Parts: sequence; structure tokens; C-alpha cells
Amino acid sequence: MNIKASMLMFAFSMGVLCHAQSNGFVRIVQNGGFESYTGTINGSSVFQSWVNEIGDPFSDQYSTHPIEFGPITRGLPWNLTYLFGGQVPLTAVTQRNIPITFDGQLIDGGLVKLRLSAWLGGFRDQDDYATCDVLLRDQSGGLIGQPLTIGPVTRIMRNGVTGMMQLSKTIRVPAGVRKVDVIVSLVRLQGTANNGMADDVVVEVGTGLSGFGD
Ligand SMILES: [Ca+2]
Repeated sequence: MNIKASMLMFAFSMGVLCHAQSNGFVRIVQNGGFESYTGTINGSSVFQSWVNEIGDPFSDQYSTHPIEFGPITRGLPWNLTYLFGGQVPLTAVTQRNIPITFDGQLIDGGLVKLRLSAWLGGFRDQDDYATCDVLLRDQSGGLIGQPLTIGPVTRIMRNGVTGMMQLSKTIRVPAGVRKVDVIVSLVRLQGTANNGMADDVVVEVGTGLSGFGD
């Protein structure tokens, strides 16, 4: 093999290596689909790995309260569940202080990205909505920068139809960040039920400068 061929082989193997790294993302939210449900406290549902911080989180089933579009209309079984806002103006569940398990030097060098995605939605022509936030923290818990937020999916975006849309955002993790909070909020603006709804909350963290797509 001549030198040029060797260089090409090297470049090819590096390309494969880089590609593999860029797809090496880690999911850091547990039970983001709200399928693991451990019971009720004071009438509110308790989901494994999530903390009920405020309001009335409720485990709803697609079979009980169908939606017109969203994750369940993509071929999933109808006995799956989603997060519903209960009977109060504001409901929020959280997973706080989730460590980012990458070398701090990679984060501080700008080589780590974070992608947040979730299905968020609401009910008919009501303005009740859901949002999802990621707060960025340093090792001692101090906040860094601005929260990463997706949602709401508004009534207008849903065209007044009950359903959920998948939203996502990707950022380069700022220097100093070592852990994150994930917050799902459901807000009631009309009626007695809080019809904000959410499902499939995913937070992925990974190295490489490509591979997220958005
Ligand atoms: Ca689910």
C-alpha cells in the first residue's frame, strides 16, 4: 500500500470512528414515557423516577381518553399511558440533578450536545397546555445560562383537535454544566380539568458535532 492509500484508509477509519462517536448519545431521563406507575398519593399518580412537585399529576390511558393524533396514533398499543394535569391550575413533575456522565473537559471544550424532545399537547379547543424545561446546573447546583424549553403546543397548532405534537431542541452544553433538571409542566387555562398532556420525554446527551439533525 502506498502512502496515499494509507492516508485514505486512515481518513476512512477516522470517519467511521467519528461517526460512531457522534451517535453515542446517552438517554438520561428515566420513565420518560410515564409507563411505570407506582400508585397514588392523595389521589395523584406517582410515576417511577419522577417527583410530584406541584399539583395533581395523573396517569391517563390512551384507551380511556383517546387523542386524535400523537404518539399513540403511530402504531403503539392503546393501553399505554400519558401524563395528564389532573384537576388543578398547575401540575409539574421533575427529575432533578441528573448527572451528565461525560468527562468535564469534553463539556467545557464545547464537545457535548444535549437534545430535549417530548410529545406535548392539549384538549379540543381549550388553551390548556404542556411545556418541558431542562435547567442547566454546575457541580454545586448553581444555575448556568438559560433553561432549554420546548412547548407549548398551542390550541392553534393543534387546530383545535385533541392531540400531541413532538417538539425538540438541541443545544451545545455550556462550559461548567455537570447536571440538569427536567421539568414537565401542565397548565390549565380553561375549565375544571387541567388538560395539558405530555408523553415520551427524552433527554439525550452526546459528543460529536453532528448527528442530532436539528
Ligand atoms: Ca407513554
